[in-house]
Amino acid sequence: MAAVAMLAGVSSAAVYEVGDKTGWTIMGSPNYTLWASSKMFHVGDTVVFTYNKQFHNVLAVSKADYKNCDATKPMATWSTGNDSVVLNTTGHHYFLCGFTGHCALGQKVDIRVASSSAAPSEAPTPESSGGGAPAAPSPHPNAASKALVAGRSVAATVAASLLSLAAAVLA
Ligand SMILES: [Cu+2]
Repeated sequence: MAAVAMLAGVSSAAVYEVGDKTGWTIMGSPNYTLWASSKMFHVGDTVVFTYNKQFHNVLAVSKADYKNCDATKPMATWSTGNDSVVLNTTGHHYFLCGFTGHCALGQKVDIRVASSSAAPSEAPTPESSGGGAPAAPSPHPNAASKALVAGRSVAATVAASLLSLAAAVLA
């Protein structure tokens, strides 16, 4: 059951390319505020910044620095041209391009990660709907008992070889 829950968690994580096909640029004055508002970000999601690293980079900044386009004290910097950033916390994640003038031209994005309690898209797991017997039988009802039998025969074999070892030592 734990494995099922983990798989569900992984499958719910999404990857978003910032600006979609436009990428991270000032060409055409993309509206990253509009782009961000069209998504619903959750903890564990990844945003990918794709850009020409000769002309752009990605800085994670504070809210104040985001507002002021202040690139002088970033909390983190990416500059490979293809940077994946995992959104590990709820709340706002502020990014801007550190190249002169680019932020002022709109190359900045405020990505708000919803708190889990405000995430209606998270479907309840079967476990959370109450106890009781599983709704459906396991597709392999005999697998567990077969494994158990196999484990016992291995244990028996080990015990037998230990006994013969002991017998050999004592002889
Ligand atoms: Cu730039």
